[in-house]
Amino acid sequence: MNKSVFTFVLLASSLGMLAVMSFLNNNTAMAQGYYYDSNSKYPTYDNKYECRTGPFEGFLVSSPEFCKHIKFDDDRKDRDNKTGPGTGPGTGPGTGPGTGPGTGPGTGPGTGPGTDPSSIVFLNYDTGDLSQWIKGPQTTHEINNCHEYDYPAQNNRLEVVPSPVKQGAYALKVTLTENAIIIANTSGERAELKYCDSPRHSHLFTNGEDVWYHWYTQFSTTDFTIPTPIDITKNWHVWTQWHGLEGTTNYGVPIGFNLNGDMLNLRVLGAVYNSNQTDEDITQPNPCFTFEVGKCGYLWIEQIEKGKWYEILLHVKWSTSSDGFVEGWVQKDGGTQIPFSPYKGVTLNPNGPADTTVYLKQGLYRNSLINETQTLWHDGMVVAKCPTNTKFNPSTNKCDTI
Ligand SMILES: [Ca+2]
Repeated sequence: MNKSVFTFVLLASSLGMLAVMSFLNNNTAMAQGYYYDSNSKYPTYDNKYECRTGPFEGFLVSSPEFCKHIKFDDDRKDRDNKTGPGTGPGTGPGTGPGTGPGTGPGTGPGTGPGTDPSSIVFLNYDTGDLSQWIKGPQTTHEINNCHEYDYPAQNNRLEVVPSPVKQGAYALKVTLTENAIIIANTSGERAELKYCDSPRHSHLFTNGEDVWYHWYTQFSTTDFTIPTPIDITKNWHVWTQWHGLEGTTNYGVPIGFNLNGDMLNLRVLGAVYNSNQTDEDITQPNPCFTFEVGKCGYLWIEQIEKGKWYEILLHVKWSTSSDGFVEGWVQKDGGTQIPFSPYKGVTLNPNGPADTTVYLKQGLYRNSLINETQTLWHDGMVVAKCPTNTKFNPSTNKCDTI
C-alpha cells in the first residue's frame, strides 16, 4: 500500500471511517548556444529572473538561497486545465474491513493532489486568450514571468487568432518584426510564452517524469522571411524549447526545436554531455558541431517548408541519468510521419542539484542579428502524463492502452 494511502487509512481509521557539420561563430555561440548572444549567458540571466520573481522580487537576485522558493512550484503540477484521476491522499470513504481505531485498511478513491499518473493539460488557446499558459493577473510588458514579449510596441507579438487554426477555434500567432527588440535582461529577440502554474511561476518538469507533448506549428508563407544569405551558423531561431531552470551549470536548453538558416531541427543537449564534455564546455562553442541527425544531439533536421502545419509528438523521460529518453515524430499536413532519431540518456542536467528542472516555452526566439519580419503559428499544445502500459494518443487526446 502506498504510503500516503496508508497514512490516510490510519487517519481515516482512527476517525472511525473504515474504509519527468560544424558551425561555430566567434561571437554567437550558436552550436550549443543558440541560446546565448555574444555578450551574455542566457541561462544565467534566465535563472536570475526566475529567481527574482515572487514575493522578494528585486532582492538577493543572485543568491542561490533565494532561488529555493522556486521548488515549491513542484508542488503545483496538478493544477489547472488538467484531467485525469488523482491518486494522492484520498478523502473518500474507505471500504475495507477494520478492526477498530487505527488498524483497518481502506480502499477509498483519492480526490486530493499527489502523484497523479494520468493527466492531460490543454494549452491549445481555445479559451480565446493566453489564460491556459498565463495564470492570473500579470503586468503587461512585464517580462520573465509567463510571457516574454514587447506588447506595447507590437514588434515582439503574441496574439490569439481565429485563423489560421489547426485545432479547435483559436491558435497562437507569433510575430517578430524587423524592429523586434531585445527585451531587457534577456538575450536575442523573442516573443514566447511559458507554461505557468501560477501567476509568476513556470510549471516545472522534474527528474523522473515521463511526459508526452503534442502540438502543431506553421511558418507563414508570406510573412516568415529566411534571412539571406542563408547561414546556419548565425541565423538561429528557437521555436519551442524546454529550458533548464537551474542556471549555475549552464546547461541551458536540454531540448529545443530550432531553425538554423533554413533547416528545422530538434536537438537534445544531453548528447553533448554524453560526449564527455564538462559543464564549462557547454558555455563555449566548441564541443560538438556535426549538423547531422544522430550526432551531437540532433534527432531531426529538415529544410523548412512554409505554409504547412507541422504536427509534432514528443515523448520525453526527464532524467539526470541514463534512463532518460526522447522519441516521437513529425508530420506535415497529414503526410508521411517521420520518426525522430531515438535518443537515450540524460535529459536533465546530470551534474546539478537534485532539483534540476525544465520549463516549457513556445513562441519564437532568434538571433538579434536577424532583421526580418517573421510570423508563425502554434496550436493545440497538449501536455500529457500517461499511466504505465499506456501511451498518449493524439487522435483521441487520451492515454490509450498499448
Ligand atoms: Ca487551438
